[in-house]
Amino acid sequence: MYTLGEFIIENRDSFSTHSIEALLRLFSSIKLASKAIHKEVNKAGLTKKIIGSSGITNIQGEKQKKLDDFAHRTFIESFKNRNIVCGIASEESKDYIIINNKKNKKEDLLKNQYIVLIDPLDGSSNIDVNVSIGTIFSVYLRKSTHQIDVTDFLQKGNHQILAGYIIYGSSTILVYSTGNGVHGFTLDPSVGTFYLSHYNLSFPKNKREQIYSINEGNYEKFPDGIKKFIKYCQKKKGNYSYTARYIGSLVGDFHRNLIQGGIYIYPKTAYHPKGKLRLLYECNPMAFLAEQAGGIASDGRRRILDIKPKKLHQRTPFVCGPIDIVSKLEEFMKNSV
Ligand code: AHM
Ligand code: MG
Repeated sequence: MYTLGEFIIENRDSFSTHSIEALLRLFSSIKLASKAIHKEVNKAGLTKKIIGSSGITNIQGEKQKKLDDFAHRTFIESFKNRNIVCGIASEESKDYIIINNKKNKKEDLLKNQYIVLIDPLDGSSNIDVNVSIGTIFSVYLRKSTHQIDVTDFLQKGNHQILAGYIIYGSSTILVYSTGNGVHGFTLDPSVGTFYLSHYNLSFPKNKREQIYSINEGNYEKFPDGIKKFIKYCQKKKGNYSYTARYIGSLVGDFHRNLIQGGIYIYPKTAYHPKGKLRLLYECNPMAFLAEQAGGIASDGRRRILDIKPKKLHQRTPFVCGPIDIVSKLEEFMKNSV
């Protein structure tokens, strides 16, 4: 039974680009915050303090839930209390948050070198109805040498040094990658420890039945290429037969597709002409994990990790899953207007 900390130490050789100490300190913040959120999620039905709206409309123009706000504050506090992160951008905050902007002394080069982008609680519409929700995180090395600025956050996804999610489902599982495979750790709530449960996750190969996950309620508003791809799945053409599954929580849908095999799609719609999901703290981390798990992620035409971000809360169409299935979708997109 490997704990997450032990696993990182045992596999120290695979983290050549950054130090074990830095990684352990980053994970110490992530583990602490996620355990606090796990605890709140688990008593959501019992207290009005957890369920319902906070009364605030966030920068996305969406009604913030009380748990969104709790998760946001918990992660910020947890990162603030360790000398490891210098700035955080969160789905719940208009501007990035500066944690520690002190110019580092030579001997402190390790400290406050990291930039975190986070969706503290994704899939908020599922909070009040006891359906899986998640946290998505993404970590970069800062580029600035003095004051951090927005360019530290607007880095291409292929510069991520760590990405992952925590799914608060029938159990709480933390899944991450530092660019050397994807590994999952399940929380044993009785001792409050994450144990290795999913070593080297990858999209299953040679699985005849695959899943497609998309909100088909928006069908009429989809681009032509997406409509054709859905028809292709329904007619069960090609190498696979398809079945539909859609939770409405990116983390939940991604996690299931990673384990069982399948494609996740959130295209642009008439209501969300640029796509709904946010590039920096939803799509980039999931794209990094998808590629590390032997899959791909794109906006229907371009590789997600190659997109140069222009804005903190930029949206993008998003597709990810096994290479051959995503490529098929891209083929339909290419051949449509
Ligand atoms: P959120 O960050 O406000 O929770 O929105 C993101 C969520 C994703 O988790 C999910 O895949 C998608 O929005 C569901 O959207 P829809 O309800 O339009 O299908
Ligand atoms: Mg979200």
